Amino acid sequence: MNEELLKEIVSHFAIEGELERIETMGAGFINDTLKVCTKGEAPDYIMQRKNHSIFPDVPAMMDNIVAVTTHLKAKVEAAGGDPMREVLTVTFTHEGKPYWKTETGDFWTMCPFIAGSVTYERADTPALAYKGGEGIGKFQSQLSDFEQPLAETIKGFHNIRWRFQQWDEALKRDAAGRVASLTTEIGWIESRREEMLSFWALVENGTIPTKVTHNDTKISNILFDKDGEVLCVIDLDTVMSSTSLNDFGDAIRSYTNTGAEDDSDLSKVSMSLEMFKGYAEGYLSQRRSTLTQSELDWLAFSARYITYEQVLRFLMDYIDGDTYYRITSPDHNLVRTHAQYKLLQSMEEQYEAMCEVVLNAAGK
Ligand code: GN1
Ligand code: MG
Repeated sequence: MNEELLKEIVSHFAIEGELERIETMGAGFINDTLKVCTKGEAPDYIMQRKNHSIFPDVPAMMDNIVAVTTHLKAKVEAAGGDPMREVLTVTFTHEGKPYWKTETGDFWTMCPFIAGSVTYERADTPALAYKGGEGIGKFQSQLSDFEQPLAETIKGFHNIRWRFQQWDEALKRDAAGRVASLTTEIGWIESRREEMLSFWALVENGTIPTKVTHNDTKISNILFDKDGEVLCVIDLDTVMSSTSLNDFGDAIRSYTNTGAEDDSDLSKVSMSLEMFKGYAEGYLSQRRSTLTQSELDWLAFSARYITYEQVLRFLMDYIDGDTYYRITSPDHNLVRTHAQYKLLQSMEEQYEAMCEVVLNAAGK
């Protein structure tokens, strides 16, 4: 991207210090992320171009993020913590907006970089998984009395009924002409359709409650400090109403994977029950007294649900001709599909043991 243009965008934000340089950064699949380095003691910043074909209403999304971070900061302050390190901070423009819209219609946002923070792609120790679970548990607790309605930033994000509607249309369209070669993979999705819909029906009929949740709790969206404590939950683009089970399930998808999300060596991919136990114990240390029985009953299943949904989303993007996720090779979405399916199978094989872990950690 043009350096001068980027500098011009930075100039619209009320940052501290003087701009030194702009670096590319981050491995997100959706937005473009840059690091804005400042001279001297002033904080550095993270600048993002939000993907407005995926997030159709960026101003509404930023309103969500401002409302949620304001709420979280009050909680952290009340508990004697440091709101600048424990909660993401939105940097406003000189006109007081939480984004800058360019003439070409791009939306840019900024937040201070939290010095000394570390990110991971998977948990290497149960202790780190425990801390991650504890962090998301606290995040959910801090938001449990958040009442303001939030905009739905992506329609039906974790709603499998809606995903099936998109899926059926994608199969019919066959935009990239790939459907005929994917009989096996499509079978993986279809054979579990009813099972997944019957779980979602419990959310739809209120058996499983709906709350303000993060919805993208993969481990790389959590900042840890150098001692492995959770500092701050980032990537708040999808904070909106859903079931809190999705935050658990999506975290398990990354914390417990012994391989990479897009591992081409499937022998490396499996779910580590040890990491599952660590995460579940950390999460339930914060949430066991507030979760309903129905939430506890379906907690372990949520990992299968979200991993299944991820298989569907990667495969659907491959079928669509790779229009959603950033790819680095022509078959990247298919490789991701296979790797996530392997993880799903590993969860299915260990499901009884996962339920047992939840039961013990919940103290029931
Ligand atoms: C995307 O934004 P990022 O890279 O943290 C995606 C998630 C997927 C994830 C898979 C808005 O997350 O839902 O689980 O990739 N985010 C969106 O790694 O679709
Ligand atoms: Mg994201």
